[in-house]
Amino acid sequence: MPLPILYSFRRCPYAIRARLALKYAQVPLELREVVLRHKPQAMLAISPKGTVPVLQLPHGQIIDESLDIMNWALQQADPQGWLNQGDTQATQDLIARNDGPFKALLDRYKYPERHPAHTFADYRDQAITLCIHGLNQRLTDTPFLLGDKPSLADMAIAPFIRQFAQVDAEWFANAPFPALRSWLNHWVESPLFHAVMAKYPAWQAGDAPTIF
Ligand SMILES: N[C@@H](CCC(=O)N[C@@H](CS)C(=O)NCC(=O)O)C(=O)O
Repeated sequence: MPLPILYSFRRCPYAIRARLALKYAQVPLELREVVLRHKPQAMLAISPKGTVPVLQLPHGQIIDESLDIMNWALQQADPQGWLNQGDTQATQDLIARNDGPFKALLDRYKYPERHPAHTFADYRDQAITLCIHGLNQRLTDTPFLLGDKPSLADMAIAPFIRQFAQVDAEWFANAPFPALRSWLNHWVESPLFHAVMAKYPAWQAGDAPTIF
């Protein structure tokens, strides 16, 4: 029985969230680690837009948006009810703010030299006002973003907050967002996160399959 194939890049937050959902749902698959500067032809042939993650299902369906991959995985299995926490609108709003304006500021905060209109600290302040402060407030009220249990929103957003924290780890360690920090630590130290961050060599056509 052929397995689904996931084209992935270890550090990409979109790929991380796709792998989190797929591992959580216990979907066995073949993982193909991609080097973004040398994307495999096999991947570009099925998804010419050239972003990871890309999931190729055995009967040929291609899912090449990370959120769609997460939702597909959760349709296969959702053992702890990630889809049952909070309402759909709140989930969509949180993820839309993360993927849109927050991600744009995160890129500027990470690479301020490419965006000289403002300073590193300005971009960070904007990200705090837009998103970080609100997430910390939610997590002060409840242990996860939408209540007492992890949800799709937690898993979709956490890889981006991890990147935000890593830009200036010393600053983040002392920043006035203790609830956000413990939520992130809880997640980064979890067996699920460790499982999806395993390292694999770059895939080349003809390689023996790497089972994820
Ligand atoms: N909307 C896409 C975005 C995926 C994305 O932008 N991935 C980045 C890596 S983190 C990528 O593949 N960029 C293409 C490149 O760098 O060539 C998704 O959610 O899957």
